[in-house]
Amino acid sequence: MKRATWKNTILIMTSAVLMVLSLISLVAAAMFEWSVKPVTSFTMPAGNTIAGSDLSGDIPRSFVFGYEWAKNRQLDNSTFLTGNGSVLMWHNDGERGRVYIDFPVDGDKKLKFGFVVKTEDLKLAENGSWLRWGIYIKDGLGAWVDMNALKDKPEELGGMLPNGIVTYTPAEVDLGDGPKPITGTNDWFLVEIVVDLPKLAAELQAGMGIITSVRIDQTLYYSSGKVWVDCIYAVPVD
Ligand SMILES: [Ca+2]
Repeated sequence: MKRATWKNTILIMTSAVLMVLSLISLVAAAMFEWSVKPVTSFTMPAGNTIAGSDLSGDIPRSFVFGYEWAKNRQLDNSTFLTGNGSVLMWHNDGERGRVYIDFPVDGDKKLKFGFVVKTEDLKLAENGSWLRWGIYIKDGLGAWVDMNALKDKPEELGGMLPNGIVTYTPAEVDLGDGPKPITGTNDWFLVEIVVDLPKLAAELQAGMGIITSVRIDQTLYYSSGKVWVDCIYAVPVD
């Protein structure tokens, strides 16, 4: 082989290795990763830290409901993927709903959490909001952490959107037929989010250098329809 060809080969191989390395560091650096996929069954993961969240008993007191869902919600013992129930929430035209759960976390580890969702006759207002899931974090001083600084690092957010003290999932979700806002009737789908808590604490200069609790929130503004949620879990991962 000619000298020049060898040089080219080495150059190509070096750039290939560099590309792979930079891809690996991108993946490893992600502060948020999230995914959505349809499911027909689910098993609660071992080590789940949210008590009662398979809705096999009553709705746990840790579930806080707001707007119309404060009165329009019930344990549904006929529709569920685990235990013997789920929580059903509904509202009418132009109304809003919200539910959230606060829970303590091990800030030294990544946190994987998720839940399953099902909708019926969901109608969104034109140019309005979407069915979205938000994450809030509290630092070692018990303060909500402002996440706006993350707007400079979209490559580490997996498409999620920081907005003050909350980071939301985006409007468009791919349930298998292309990305679009969730509307109408959809059978169960699993939403899973992985948050790198130590990295986030360092990046956002969290008080005492640590994140101590997380709020997961589901919000639906000006719209109508029914939403079920089941199998809410949070598990520390290495
Ligand atoms: Ca259940």
